[in-house]
Amino acid sequence: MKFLSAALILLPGLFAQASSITHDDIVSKTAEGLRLLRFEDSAEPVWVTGEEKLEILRTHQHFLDVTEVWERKQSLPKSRAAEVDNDNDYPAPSHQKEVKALIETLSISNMQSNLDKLTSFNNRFFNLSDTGKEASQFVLDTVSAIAEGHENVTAKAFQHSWTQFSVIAKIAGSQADSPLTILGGHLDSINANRNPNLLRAPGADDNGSGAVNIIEIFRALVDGGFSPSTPVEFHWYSGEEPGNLGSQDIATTYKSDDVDVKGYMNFDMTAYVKPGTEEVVSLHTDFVDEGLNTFVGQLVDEHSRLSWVPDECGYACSDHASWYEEGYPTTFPAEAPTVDENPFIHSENDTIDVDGFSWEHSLEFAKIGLAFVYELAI
Ligand SMILES: *[C@@H]1O[C@H](CO)[C@@H](O)[C@H](O)[C@H]1NC(C)=O
Ligand SMILES: *[C@@H]1O[C@H](CO)[C@@H](O)[C@H](O)[C@H]1NC(C)=O
Ligand SMILES: *[C@@H]1O[C@H](CO)[C@@H](O)[C@H](O)[C@H]1NC(C)=O
Ligand SMILES: CC(=O)N[C@H]1CO[C@H](CO)[C@@H](O)[C@@H]1O
Ligand SMILES: [Zn+2]
Repeated sequence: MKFLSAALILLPGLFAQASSITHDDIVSKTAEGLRLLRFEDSAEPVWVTGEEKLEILRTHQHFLDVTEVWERKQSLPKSRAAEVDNDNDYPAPSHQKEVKALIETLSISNMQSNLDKLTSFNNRFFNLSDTGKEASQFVLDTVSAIAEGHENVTAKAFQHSWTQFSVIAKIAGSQADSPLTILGGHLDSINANRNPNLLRAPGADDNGSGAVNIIEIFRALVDGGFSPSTPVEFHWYSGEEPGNLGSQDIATTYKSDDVDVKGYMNFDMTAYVKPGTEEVVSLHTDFVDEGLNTFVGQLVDEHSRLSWVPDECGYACSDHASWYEEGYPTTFPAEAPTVDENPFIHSENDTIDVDGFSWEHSLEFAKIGLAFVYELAI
């Protein structure tokens, strides 16, 4: 998760650059270590140095780093979310009994032990960090072990041009070519000071919490014999913190392969409740599908002890933005309204030991995610 910025502090004139970016630009500027960042919905992206990018990260501005995907994006038929319907129709939830039975099998201790492992890596930084890659391998090994022996259940790495890979697990439906349901969140972490590939970044809440929710939902569905008619994928992304690198690589690949998506649910930080505030599910209303949000609101009412409140987190605050940009329907339930989010993220202090970290709170998101997958894909 990236904080909502109060204001853009970009160098003057940066947005004035209006010309289209050529293949030669991309080759020569990346060779100089520059990165191409987009700061606003449909705005022309701008070149910044690696140092400037780190400074932008430290000041908590939102952006998509489109360096690797820019040329692919230009070739996509309809990559502008604004041109598509963002209020799709979804049927009301109707499998409450089956969903409740599976929810009973969700285990906090499974999530706890997976998070202990994820936070034990010095960091899970996406590039030039051995432990970043080892963390991806841990997720891949864990979900591969869950998949083993189950027909039509698979797990694989999605390699990128940087060190850390993303992980995709799949339960193929009986109608393999029908639209996908996706539950995704990032597995990387960051300590946004100089040399983030070396610094300690436990990333317990951001986003160890969402990552272990998704592992546990996958486990509960597979062990529960879930056999959907339409396919489901579970995604753990590399490189969210440096500008949604992994999720953009995957979303633009799916778009160019004509993959249809029924609904994408994002998990990024699910375990923190600011002491003294009311415990709620914060349902983001910007850069999402309204119809999908209505559906998720019904799932919260049905399956969670918490109520939901609408909130906004701004452009590119997490991986759902990558799917939204390609015109896919998205939804993003989060741990708290943006103002009450975990203040310890992106540092060595994002651990389960902080006052406000709550497994009981995080479990509510595992329930909602499980219900989302079951009802959409069955
Ligand atoms: C990863 O690091 C290498 C080596 O410094 C660099 O060339 C590359 O651009 C980095 N990748 C990203 C996506 O930042
Ligand atoms: C696996 O997929 C095939 C082909 O769609 C289907 O016929 C079969 O029933 C599935 N098996 C399970 C265990 O779901
Ligand atoms: C982390 O916690 C330590 C000890 O409380 C504190 O000195 C340090 O400033 C904190 N770092 C950040 C980035 O919040
Ligand atoms: C979840 C979590 O943060 N667990 C632990 C990971 O390891 C560090 C360093 O030993 C501990 O401080 C964390 O509490
Ligand atoms: Zn995050």
